[in-house]
Amino acid sequence: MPETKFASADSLRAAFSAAMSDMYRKEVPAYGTLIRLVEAVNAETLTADPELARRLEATDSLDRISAERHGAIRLGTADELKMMRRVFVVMGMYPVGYYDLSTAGVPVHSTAFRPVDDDHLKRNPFRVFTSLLRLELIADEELRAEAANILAARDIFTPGAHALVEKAERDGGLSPADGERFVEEVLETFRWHDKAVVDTAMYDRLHAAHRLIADIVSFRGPHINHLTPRTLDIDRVQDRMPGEGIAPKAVVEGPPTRRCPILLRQTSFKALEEPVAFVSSDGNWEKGSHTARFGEIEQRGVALTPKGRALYDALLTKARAKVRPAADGSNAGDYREALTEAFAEFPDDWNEIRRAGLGYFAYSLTEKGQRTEVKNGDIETAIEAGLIQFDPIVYEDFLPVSAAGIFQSNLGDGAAQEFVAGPNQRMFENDLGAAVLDEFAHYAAIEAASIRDCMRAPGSTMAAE
Ligand code: OOG
Ligand code: NI
Repeated sequence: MPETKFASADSLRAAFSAAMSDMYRKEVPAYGTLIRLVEAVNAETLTADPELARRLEATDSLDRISAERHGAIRLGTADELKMMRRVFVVMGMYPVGYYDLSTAGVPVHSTAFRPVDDDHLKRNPFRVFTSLLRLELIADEELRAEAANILAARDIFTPGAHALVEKAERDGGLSPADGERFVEEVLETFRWHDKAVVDTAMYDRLHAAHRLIADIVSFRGPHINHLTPRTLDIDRVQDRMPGEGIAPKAVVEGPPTRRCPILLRQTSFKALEEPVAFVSSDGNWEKGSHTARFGEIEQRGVALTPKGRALYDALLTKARAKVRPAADGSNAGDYREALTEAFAEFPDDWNEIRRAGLGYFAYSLTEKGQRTEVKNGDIETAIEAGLIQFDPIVYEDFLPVSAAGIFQSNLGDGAAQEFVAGPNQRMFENDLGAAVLDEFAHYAAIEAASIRDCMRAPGSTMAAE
């Protein structure tokens, strides 16, 4: 029999993301409500701004503008993380960035599995923010050992998922039919289980150590805890959530509203309390509840250089020192004001951001630039002469302070806790079985390649800066 052509990693990722979306809408009806709100606001925004609609039509796929951009899971062991990496590779998703959440009171460290190159991101941008529990941060040694035992007893992947990952690795891909099965099998890992693997007493002990530990250890698998569509107007969706009967978290994470968006802004509706059942010694299930799942939205801006990021971090710290956002939203207005005030220092003009070396940009020849021979000019002269144009490179990664804010607001108010351990990227990469890609180096390389392309253009004799 002739060998079937392999399904592309992009098509598997697209199928997986669509299957996750369907499953999550069924599992969490409030998420369906959020999606409908996002679609309505995106449609209104495009109607009100035909220029934006035209630009998006040229660069993005307008019909998928409100589709999910990311989801998140929390894993319990190094083995789970290693296997998850192999699963994601089949779908063209690679670990990018290292995020230490321990300093923000969350006992995990994380990466994001995502398509890396622009053409793959364009075909389907879905990524999964993946956290690994740091059991070593549990102070109670006995509880730590018990939690490790519970985790060691589970396999979060189906036998079919194991077999198909091995097949993909062996053959270098999966046939379309195997690809379909692969998506179905992998979906099982992300499914919600309303029956815990622990009894109420154990759940309570884990919960008392940290709510996140209870979420990770108590169940058969790492249920997807949120999905995140893209919105064109995050402030408007935030304002309209209550009217749709969903409770937004207190504040939008990230930079304030600006003319030139930077990095990433995110908000979510608060995690829901859901009925679950705990193991009981008499063989019956004991009724209880668990709070973990929510829905999120995101809006992205330009990727910042290390210099830009340092300025961003400093201004955010300044704003938060002035007003620390309360979980109940009581000082949300003050926080917004403090943020806007602090960020007045961050240039809000693309060319200023670029000239100050704060953001990454992709350079290309204008129409005139393609026709003209430029002799020994530098980039700045060529830009001034209208021969070269520049576009912001979109930030495709995450922000630790924002992520911690998302975690915290979905863990309840009392969850903040101090951990002494700092970042440990080496341990994370060891557990992952691979190095994570450095996101700054990646954006810098995209920028550098765009400059090289301008230089290589026929007729161009420009010198690099
Ligand atoms: C992940 C929270 C982080 C984001 O968008 O920053 C995140 C989690 O709650 O597991 O998804
Ligand atoms: Ni998220």
